[in-house]
Amino acid sequence: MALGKELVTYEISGNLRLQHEGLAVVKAIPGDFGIKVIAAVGPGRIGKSSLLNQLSRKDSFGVGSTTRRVTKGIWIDVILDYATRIATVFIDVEGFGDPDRDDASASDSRLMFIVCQMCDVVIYNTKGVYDTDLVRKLEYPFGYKYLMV
Ligand SMILES: Nc1nc2c(ncn2[C@@H]2O[C@H](COP(=O)(O)OP(=O)(O)OP(=O)(O)O)[C@@H](O)[C@H]2O)c(=O)[nH]1
Ligand SMILES: [Mg+2]
Repeated sequence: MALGKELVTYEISGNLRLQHEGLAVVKAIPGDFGIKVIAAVGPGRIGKSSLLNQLSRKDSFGVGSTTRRVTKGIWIDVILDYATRIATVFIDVEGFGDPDRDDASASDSRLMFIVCQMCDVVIYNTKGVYDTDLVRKLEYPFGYKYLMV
């Protein structure tokens, strides 16, 4: 079972709802810890949650083996390193281009805006030839704050 918690529900209407369980994960970080926030974004079913699980070294986020999209909205998990007193916050994000959304492009932009406000590092996870138009759009909010995988 995934150990991460839902931080933001992204309703099909476009409403965003903060979730207490996700906020509780943030509130549980000791006050004297430094915080680094890392997210994975990209198309659906590409391996974003798997990648974050590898980085956190635990089952932070749900992974599916079918074509059905798994991650909806924004999920969060935290690893506390007591030696360095650094909290690494992992943010898992709904994949771009969800066919259930009428306004997928605007929805993706909204999610990207939120993620780029929250994160120190954003991993754009994709495979094959990357979408140049999308990467150009990402440059606007991020500058060159994101990584390519
Ligand atoms: N071959 C291979 N399969 C992978 C890799 N990473 C993930 N997968 C598989 O790809 C499928 C989708 O992985 P997820 O991590 O759920 O992908 P996601 O991008 O989070 O998917 P959504 O949340 O639905 O958008 C799963 O069956 C994974 O086991 C990889 O590096 N190589
Ligand atoms: Mg996922």
